[in-house]
Amino acid sequence: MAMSAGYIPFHPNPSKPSYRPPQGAIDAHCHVFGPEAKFPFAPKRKYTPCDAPKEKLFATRDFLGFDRNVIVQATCHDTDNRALVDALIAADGKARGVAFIGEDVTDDALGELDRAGVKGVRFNFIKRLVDTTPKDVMARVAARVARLGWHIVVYFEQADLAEMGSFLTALPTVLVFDHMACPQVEKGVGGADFQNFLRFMDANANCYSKVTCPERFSIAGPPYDDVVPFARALVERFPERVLWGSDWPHPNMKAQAPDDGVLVDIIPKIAPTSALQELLLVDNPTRLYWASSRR
Ligand code: 0GY
Repeated sequence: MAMSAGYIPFHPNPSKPSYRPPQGAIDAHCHVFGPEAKFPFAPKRKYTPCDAPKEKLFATRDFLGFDRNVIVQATCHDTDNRALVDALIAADGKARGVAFIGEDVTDDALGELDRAGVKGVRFNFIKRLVDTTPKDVMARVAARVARLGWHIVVYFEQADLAEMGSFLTALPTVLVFDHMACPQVEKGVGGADFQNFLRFMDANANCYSKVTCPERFSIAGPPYDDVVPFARALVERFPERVLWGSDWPHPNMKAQAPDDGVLVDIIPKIAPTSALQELLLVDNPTRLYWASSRR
């Protein structure tokens, strides 16, 4: 199956970052896509990406100076987590996963995901990517994965907080928000939606935010300095509840694929001290993804 029209493949030749992540650093948001010949994309997907196989992910991890990955199930594979599990097993302890499951998942299948290193389930609310899942279904899925000690990763936009906030905080797990809940850069750090998100994080100590994807929200373009204040505000206010990720292989970029080396060089701008970097890249993701590990 051909890539979707206009789909932009990942950068073919990223630059070597100047910034060197600390030992044990974790890229806590990336994906594997296919290869399609072995792990076909889901019939109900909303886009067809290029193959982004585990070998390329692991080579990119090493090139950028990271030790470990958290691989997040993307919507193009829907609830078929086989490519994810295959990558987790091949990573031999150096990767953990976030799966996407429906409520028809069996306890045996959940156990298999757990043994492979899955630590979370993703709830995606972005309308261009998925059809809506009813709240009662999500609540039942959350109750089942809570028993495994997993958490819930939420991909939505800050404006969705008003409608979803109380539902999400009633779930019995840690919550991890993808991509700072999609800040609107033109509104600035002082904008109402971002300030609401900060207050929500203040009020709910079981919430984490990924300070990821400046390339998705930037108006200025690389090196995405206009997104730095949002990420830095989160890192400084919640130093023990932030995660960093590359988002490789960057699905659905509109204009260009980001240079992964440029993305890594943003880290010292958003986490300016080595203590903050250690929390962001090592301590926080280790606590969520490796601490009570069986693999
Ligand atoms: C991301 C972002 C996107 C896609 C997906 O599940 C997905 O297909 O995550 C996106 O297009 O915003 O998290 O990498």
